[in-house]
Amino acid sequence: MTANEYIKVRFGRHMDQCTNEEIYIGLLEYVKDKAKDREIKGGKKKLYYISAEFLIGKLLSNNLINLGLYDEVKAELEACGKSLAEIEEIEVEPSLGNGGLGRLAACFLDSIATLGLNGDGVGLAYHMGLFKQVFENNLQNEVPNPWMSEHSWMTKTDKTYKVDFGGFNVQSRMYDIDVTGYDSVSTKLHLFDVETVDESIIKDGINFDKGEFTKNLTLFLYPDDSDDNGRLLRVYQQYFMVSNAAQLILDEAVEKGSNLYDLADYAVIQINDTHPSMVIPELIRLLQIRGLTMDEAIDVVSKCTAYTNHTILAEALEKWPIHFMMKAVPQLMPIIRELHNRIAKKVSDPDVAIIKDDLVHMAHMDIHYGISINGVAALHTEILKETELNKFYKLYPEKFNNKTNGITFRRWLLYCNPELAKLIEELIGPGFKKDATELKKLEQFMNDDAVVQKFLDVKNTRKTVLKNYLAKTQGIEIDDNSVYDIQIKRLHEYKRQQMNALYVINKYFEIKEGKKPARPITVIFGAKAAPAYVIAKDIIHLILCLQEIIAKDPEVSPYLKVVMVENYNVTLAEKLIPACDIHEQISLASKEASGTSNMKFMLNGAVAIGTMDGANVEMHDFVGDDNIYIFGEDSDTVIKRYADASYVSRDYYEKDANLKKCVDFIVSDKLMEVGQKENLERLYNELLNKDWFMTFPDFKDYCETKEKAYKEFENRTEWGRKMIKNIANAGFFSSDRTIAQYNEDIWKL
Ligand code: 26V
Repeated sequence: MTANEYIKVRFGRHMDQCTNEEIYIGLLEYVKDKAKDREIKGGKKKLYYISAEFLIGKLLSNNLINLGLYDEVKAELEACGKSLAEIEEIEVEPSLGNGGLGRLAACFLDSIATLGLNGDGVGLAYHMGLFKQVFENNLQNEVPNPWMSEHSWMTKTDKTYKVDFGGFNVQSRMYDIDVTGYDSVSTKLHLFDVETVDESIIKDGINFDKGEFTKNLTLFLYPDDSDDNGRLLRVYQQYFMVSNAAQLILDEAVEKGSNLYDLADYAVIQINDTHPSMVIPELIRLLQIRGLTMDEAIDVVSKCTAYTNHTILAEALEKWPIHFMMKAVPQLMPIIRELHNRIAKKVSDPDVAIIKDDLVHMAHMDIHYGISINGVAALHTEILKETELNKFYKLYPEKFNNKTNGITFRRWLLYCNPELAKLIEELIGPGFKKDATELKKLEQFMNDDAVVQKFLDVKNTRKTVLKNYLAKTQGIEIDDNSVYDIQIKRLHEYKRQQMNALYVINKYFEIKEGKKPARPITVIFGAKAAPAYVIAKDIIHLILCLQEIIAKDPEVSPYLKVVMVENYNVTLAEKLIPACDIHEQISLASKEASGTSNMKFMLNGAVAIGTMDGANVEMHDFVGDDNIYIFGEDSDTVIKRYADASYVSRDYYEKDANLKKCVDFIVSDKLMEVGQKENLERLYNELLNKDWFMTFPDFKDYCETKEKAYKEFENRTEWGRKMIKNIANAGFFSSDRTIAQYNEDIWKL
């Protein structure tokens, strides 16, 4: 049945007689039906990818592509005067993640299904995704971001579980979202919810009553964790997630014939960061209830779980106070103490203990009692082994392994950049869609100037698409003849948006002094700051102020434009990435575990300016010095600087007159005219007295490297070759490769 026929049956009318809403609902149901037809038969062993975040983005087009229905449906719509783009606008993006970690989980699900692996995702059905960002007076405000509706990708199942907390219990329900593999089977994303959640407890903005756990359990993704109430809620959420997961895992295993002693033959669990770590004690607890001894239960569970670390930032490694655990999940504490004691008996070093200073170290539990620990890029894994987790590495060298992140090429090429996908297919055939390493064949065209021109033409097309999109959706005018220089990622000091902002100030002064760039520059930012992260919000404020000042300055605005897009999300990324010329990957070396937008940009023919950090290092290995702009101090230097506490930002400020001038501008009269004194002074003082993520030492090199990149951009043909080199070498960064490696080394499905 075609989509049109399906809609005729559903609504009694053909597409051309339906409203866009009706067509959307019809297509949604049509896709769900088709996905059902391809449900994986399943094998004995199954992967459970448990994650607090799945940043899946809109699903309609993605599913149509994966089901092989995209062209057909697009044509049917066009035949009745509609476009898929306008139907897509009706879909609300489910923003069920903060950033890289959540988007990675979504890419992984796509690859698991595409490779036909027996694996499901397990997470939470948050009613509100990550807050919606709105700008007012050059400041970020947060408002709730609901996404659920009567007609949604979630299908209500009849699976319900009882989940016990200290003093009360709730009944959960499982909702399923189909994960359609590309030209393959479909698997499932299971999201758990409770029916007692009450959206009416939301007060102004994203504030809500944090004490009423039955009402707020799945209300928000990662509620504000700046106060104890918020953090405690996070423990409740995590336990709710893993208790459901554990019950599901045991049910499914038993159904398939497991006697529970052989659970490892039926289930392998990937713990995505430490948020699902309580699955270990919870499984042990449930196995004991089902008749195993503590010894037996620990033995069984120790063969089933694997942990992925996504950051070395100490403040992001979860440690829960024992009194939180005693309040929320008292039934787990005796088990966690037992797990702790067993290790303490063998290893006396308190640094590897599970309980230390009345805190439960979640990662430590994962490492001692799991089969594998992996980092997410080569450098990241080395740093874990040599520094952050060195003591664990010495205990269990065989457990440590690297799995460099990847992205799904279905969403980040076929869907978001059909013009580029078409050109590639014309040149090397369709094989790259299933085997990303075939992109390497593009290198043979690097010296064919006519082909190079085609890549430049596609880029120009996409730059115009972005220009029109921003004009329509955000009322922002940009010049598509300018160079698009883009930094999109969560706002965090270690990612150093502040350094990019200082560069903008530097360029502003240069233009004022008469040194005009060869071509206008458009510097685009997209970033949300955590609601309680004060300095991050001050950096947003600075960028928005610069945007205003420069736009209003007739001397500067013809040559420089700053754009901070509002509410950066997956949908916007899909428009920004194909249009980008130069992408910013400028984290302080050693701090960005991997990065994944870097891979998306590379695949779409943008050239990076970046530090030797995360997966940038591997990108550099592939493309060489001429096709990526590397600058800044390396991770060894940075790690040493932290170790000997030798960094004094003021020294750099005093010694470098140009840097001083740029930093001083933050608190100049000019900025005060459009900005808030309190925010700007706080940021200025932070940089001058602390600059914890060391922007000053890298600033000069950063400016010089950017000048070099802008200069080389003017040699259009040479630049086109760089673009091709990047695309041709992006194959390694397919999440199909990453997932194949997880399966080969860890899951063994
Ligand atoms: C979490 C938190 C929470 C509390 C305070 C500060 C803070 C800072 C960072 C984080 C990040 C949590 C983990 C995460 O999202 N890591 C990202 O994972 C991506 C996928 O592996 C990876 O590409 C990014 O480099 C990494 O930052």
